[in-house]
Amino acid sequence: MTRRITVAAAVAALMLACAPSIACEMGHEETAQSHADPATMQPLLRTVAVHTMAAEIKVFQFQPKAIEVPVGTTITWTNNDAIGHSVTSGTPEAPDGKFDTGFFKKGESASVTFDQPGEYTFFCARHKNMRGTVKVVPGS
Ligand SMILES: [Cu+2]
Repeated sequence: MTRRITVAAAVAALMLACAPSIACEMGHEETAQSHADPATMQPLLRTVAVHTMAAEIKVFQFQPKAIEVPVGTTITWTNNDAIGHSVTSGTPEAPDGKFDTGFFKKGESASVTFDQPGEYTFFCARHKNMRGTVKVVPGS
């Protein structure tokens, strides 16, 4: 089961599911889209960058703890613990409400798309010592 959450209003039209079995692997795909050129009615090809990253939760740790990705990346966390965890934005002391996957169980995954550059902190709403950061940088 996969839950998707998009940070910011603009939703990427194209999102690819990543392989949850591979931890911490960066994905990058160029997807061809065809459009008709209104002047000539000839088909145009345009490439759109789609970034994905697989991360995991294991032994009450986000792995990796510190993530840096280009803007537009969808990060998918897979829970490999027997207990449910969440990926919730902010800190336990100051949740900021930017995203919250809710709790997901062993073998399940949850995704968050980062459409705005910035530094995001996150934690597990059930285990206050589980924390991590995502740095979203301008990219292609
Ligand atoms: Cu947890």
